[in-house]
Amino acid sequence: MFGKILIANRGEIALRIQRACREMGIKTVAVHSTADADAKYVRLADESVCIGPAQSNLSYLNIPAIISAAEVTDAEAIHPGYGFLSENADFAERVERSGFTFIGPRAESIRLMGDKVSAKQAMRDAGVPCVPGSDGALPEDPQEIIRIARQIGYPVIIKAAGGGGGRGMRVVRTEAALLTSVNMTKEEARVAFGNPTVYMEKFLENPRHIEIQVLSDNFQNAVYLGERDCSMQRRNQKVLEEAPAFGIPRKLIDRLGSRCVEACRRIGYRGAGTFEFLYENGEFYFIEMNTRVQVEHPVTEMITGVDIVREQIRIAAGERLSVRQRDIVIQGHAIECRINAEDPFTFVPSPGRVTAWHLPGGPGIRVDTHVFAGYTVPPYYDSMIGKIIVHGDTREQAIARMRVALSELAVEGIKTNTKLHRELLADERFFQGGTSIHYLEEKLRARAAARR
Ligand code: MV4
Repeated sequence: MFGKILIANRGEIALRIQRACREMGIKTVAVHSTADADAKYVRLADESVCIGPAQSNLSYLNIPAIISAAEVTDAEAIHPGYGFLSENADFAERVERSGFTFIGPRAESIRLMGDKVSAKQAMRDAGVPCVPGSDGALPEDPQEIIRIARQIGYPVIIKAAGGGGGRGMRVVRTEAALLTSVNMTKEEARVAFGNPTVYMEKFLENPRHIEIQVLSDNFQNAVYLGERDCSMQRRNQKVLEEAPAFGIPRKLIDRLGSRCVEACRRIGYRGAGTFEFLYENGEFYFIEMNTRVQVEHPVTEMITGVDIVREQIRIAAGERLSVRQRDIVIQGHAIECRINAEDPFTFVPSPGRVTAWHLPGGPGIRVDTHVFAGYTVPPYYDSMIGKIIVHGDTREQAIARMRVALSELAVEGIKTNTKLHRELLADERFFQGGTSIHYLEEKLRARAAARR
């Protein structure tokens, strides 16, 4: 096992990774920008290195500074967390070439999944169900493009190979709009991703966003840890996640999970991964794979009892998975609410000094946060400042516990989205379960209209 790990991230996930390391007897190195110098997890780390100014480009995205920090502190491995450099194949490669272990998949797997055309190709070849579409990149010939769209049937969606997470996409509803839309998406993709390649899919009007968590070691062992429902989102930012997904037969999930596990073996995947699917009319359609630990990993940890970050570290150290598929039993229901420093109506970020910070507790409550009373939320980074995760025997119990937890949460000095979460937890359609990816935005539109 590693003796020392450098954590190349900040905020709650830096603390989450640090906790796993400490529990495993691994020393930690925190790297931080000048804006995060006073964070509590930085002081809790065995060592800390300032890697640059507040601006991410010069600190958390500064590859030479991070590798130098690993060198001077004699760390053996680097955990990238989520965001920042976590899905940067060049970073993974440079970490490994410098003699450190990257806690994540091989650079080759990150690259394969980073290109959404090659990712889909690989998954289709491995027997994972995909959205019907152009098999690969769209050709140049306009007549060919028109033919492909006719074959798929309108509406279609044009997506950039270099995109993902909702960036670089355009819905096309008529043949009249097709070629202009393709050309506009190509041009935007060329500018944004340096790659004009686009592909086409059938546009699904009202799907849910369901994802499968996998773990895969270096010995052809792979497991799936059930699914998460991440449909409750606004502008491609998840707001609330839950596991398991309401109303989807376990048999369907098990079949899909087995396909994902088989795909991991096929591509020689290593580490934690998430297969993202759209779910509509009882069918799953693969859209993307994430090659990092995700913000919402705790809901899976709560229903399976598996510590995903610990497994990431064990896998990277060359150990075997500590669980087999038959050991994994889905227990109860978990919900996560992301707490953001933002206005609950306008969603404008609200950085500043937290003057009061009272957290919920009690049975089945987990809070992942680096914030404390007196902490100042810097304005330079993502507005998420913590997550409340609850577990209950049933979805109803989890909802009841989340309602209580949210009623106990008290934050002063900055605005948070707590009020929005309280409204959601009181929402009849949410209570029923199974809402689509459009539900929250529709609800917010109705809410804004009612306030006017
Ligand atoms: C889609 C889709 C409908 N049909 N693909 C957005 C994020 C990116 N991961 C893929 N996305 C979508 N792809 C087809 N063929 C609708 C979305 C989508 C979405 C997906 C998941 C979660 C939230 C979303 C919000 C808007 C659109």
